Amino acid sequence: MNLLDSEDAFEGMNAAMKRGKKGIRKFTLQLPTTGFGIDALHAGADSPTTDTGDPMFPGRFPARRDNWADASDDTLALTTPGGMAFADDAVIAPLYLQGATHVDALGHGWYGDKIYNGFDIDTTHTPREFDIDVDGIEDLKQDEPELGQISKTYGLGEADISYAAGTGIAGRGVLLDVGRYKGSDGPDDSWLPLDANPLEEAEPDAAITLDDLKATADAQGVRLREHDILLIRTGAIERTQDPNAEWDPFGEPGLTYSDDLIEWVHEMDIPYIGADNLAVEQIFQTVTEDDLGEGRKSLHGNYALPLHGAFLRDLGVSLNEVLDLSELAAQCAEDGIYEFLFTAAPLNFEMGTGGPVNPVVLKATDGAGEEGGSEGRRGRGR
Ligand code: UVW
Repeated sequence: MNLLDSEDAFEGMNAAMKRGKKGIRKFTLQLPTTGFGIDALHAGADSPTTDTGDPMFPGRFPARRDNWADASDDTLALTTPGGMAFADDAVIAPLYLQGATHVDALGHGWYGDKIYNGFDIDTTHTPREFDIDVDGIEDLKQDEPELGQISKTYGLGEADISYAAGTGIAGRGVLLDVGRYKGSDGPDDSWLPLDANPLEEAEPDAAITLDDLKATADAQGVRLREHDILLIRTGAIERTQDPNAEWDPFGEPGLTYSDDLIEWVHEMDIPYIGADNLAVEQIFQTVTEDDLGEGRKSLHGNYALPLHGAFLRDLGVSLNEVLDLSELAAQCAEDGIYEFLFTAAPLNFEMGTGGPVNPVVLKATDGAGEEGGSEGRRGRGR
């Protein structure tokens, strides 16, 4: 992200301006946090699911918020002289920083005994002591966490999300709508298929390769440049919002590992990759000898989330997961303009492994929706 300088911000603004004579539309890319979970998240539930809700990796749960002040009788104390009154609320179930539309901190994933920038893995367990205790869950890592008094927590002592939060992100974004390019499911055949059993019977169309990224860019008529922010659409998150669609947190389509992909991202100095799925990449992958360069063939085998190791730990490429790309993609498909100004800043949780984020895109249009903004996806009951 250090590579994103004023020239890159200009590239993004230029992408929005130069073709935007007929109009600019704003798009926000965060999926709302509704508090509704998906059955497959909970132990014992069948998967794939046909329920809808906040899509999350199993083990994480949807954050719920509740009012502690509003217009009900018992909170009238908040009304003030002159008549102003306030509604106020708090998150009352854990807000998993990785459990919403979020940016991963570079220290979030690693292999071996070092995290990003050569910091020791022990830095991921850095304690922080507080002078004042608060009520909360004493140790989230316990099987059955208990309520208690919190005086100490642990977090990333290095490579936490505060770097990305403090810096902010702005540059030329490019949507690569791989779903529309090679999808076979969902509206307009624009969703990639699920892969229920990726290690046994891989579904090739669920795997996104470097060739797929390049072919999608070619088909869209957009040239990829150094320092581009890449947004990859698979259709996976749209499944979680459609009660008639199947979704499987372990079987989502996504990027798949190859040395060629890593070298290309490195050569292009790609700083940031986002996608409309849980993990940008497929969760389980078989890396074959063909995926590996000379001298590395013996590394073939089955892996979970290998691109997290390559991108976060080795290259320092930030990942933005659980994006809602549906409206942006529909507009791009309509006007054929796939480049734009992308801006985002994750919430600044010191020591956090990630930060919820609501990226904003400013995109030129060829007229359609020129004055409008993103309708945004609203939570249930709206
Ligand atoms: C997954 O949810 C698997 O990815 P991340 O931990 O990066 O959010």
